[in-house]
Amino acid sequence: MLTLYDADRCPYCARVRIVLAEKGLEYQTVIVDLDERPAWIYAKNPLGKVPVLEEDDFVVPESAVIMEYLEERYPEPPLWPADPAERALGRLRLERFDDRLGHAYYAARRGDGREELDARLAELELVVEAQPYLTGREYGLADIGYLPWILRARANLGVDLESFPAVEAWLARLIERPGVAGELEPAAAR
Ligand SMILES: N[C@@H](CCC(=O)N[C@@H](CS)C(=O)NCC(=O)O)C(=O)O
Repeated sequence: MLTLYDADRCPYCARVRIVLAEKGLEYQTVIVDLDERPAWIYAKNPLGKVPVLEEDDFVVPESAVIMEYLEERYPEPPLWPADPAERALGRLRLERFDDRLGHAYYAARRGDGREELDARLAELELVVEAQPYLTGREYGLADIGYLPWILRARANLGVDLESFPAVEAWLARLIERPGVAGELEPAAAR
């Protein structure tokens, strides 16, 4: 049985929720109160953070690692491209998430200005102008890795994607997917 230690508002948890949904996996959720974290969460993740995935006796934290675990353990439908080079570029994009979006998003959320976030969105715009998905020719883990922050930037930071039409079109394509549509509400709640 799969268990996700989860928090609705957490974009890292959203990554894992989307992968679980895309793969049609049943799982149970244990909601962790991030404002008053229970002591037991440290036994599952010494950093005290969510998400954490448990499968029987196996416990693993870190959203990117969990996504890769689920992809290997439950390969259908595949969320990395079959071509090794394309797959490597998708992994690179996910690996560089903090520099390519994460740091700028959290800076804007702290009130440190929107310039960096707009610059990162302009870079993403060029990527999805050149290829339909951040993962490559097909949708996959790199898209899922960035999406929760784009949703939250739009819902909570006043980011208007009209200035980034290719990103807006990419987002529209993703939102059509049932596993992604379920993330609109938690993203707006933050
Ligand atoms: N690198 C971690 C980051 C997870 C993370 O920062 N989770 C936040 C919630 S969105 C958390 O648990 N924060 C509690 C804390 O930082 O103490 C991952 O990718 O899973």
